[in-house]
Amino acid sequence: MNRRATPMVLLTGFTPFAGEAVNPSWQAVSRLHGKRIASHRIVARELPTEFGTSITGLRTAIRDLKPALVLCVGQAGESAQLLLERVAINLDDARIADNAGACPVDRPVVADGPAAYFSTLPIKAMLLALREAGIPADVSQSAGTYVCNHVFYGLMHALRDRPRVRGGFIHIPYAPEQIARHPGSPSLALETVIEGLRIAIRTALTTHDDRRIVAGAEH
Ligand code: PCA
Repeated sequence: MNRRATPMVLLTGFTPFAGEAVNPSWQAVSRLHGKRIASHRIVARELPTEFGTSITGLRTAIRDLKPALVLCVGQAGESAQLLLERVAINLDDARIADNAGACPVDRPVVADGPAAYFSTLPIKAMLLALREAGIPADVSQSAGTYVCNHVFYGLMHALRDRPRVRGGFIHIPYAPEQIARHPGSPSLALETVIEGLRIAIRTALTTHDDRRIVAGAEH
């Protein structure tokens, strides 16, 4: 019998970093592990908050799972909303050491790689769906220069020869339990983040051509 395997979505989160006890990205994506969204099975993987090994782990997961879509998720403390990242740049410039003690400054993610890659997810359609559901979200024009941008760039570089596999990155706010260390910072309840990721993934899987709505920025 020639039964087709259920297509898969690879969803990644990160280990805690910068002295945090948790990383809400892994808290959220691990809760979606094994769930079905738009006839796809979600497989969640935790990546180390480390330059280098994070991309190695991601590439291994892509090779083993052959996902139809890859969504990487990371924490962006100080953000009040889900940030749909538009562009990954070929630059590592760490402000703090990663979990392995590495602190690269002004180095390319991939030597001789292009300056940048765009997300291949329909971020405007995802934005619209999130806002319609009352979940705070925006498009972001930069994923920074730390491990999240590193992984986002590594993802898009890995997918450059697989045009049928879509990939992208979402940053999420702190979890409420982290705010004791960051008084006054915004946070988002885990359930809201999980629902937002579910909507984002469903929209990405069911939208072929992205919407054309205004979500630009002056800076
Ligand atoms: N956020 C960091 C790295 C890991 C994470 O969750 C970042 O934004 O680069």
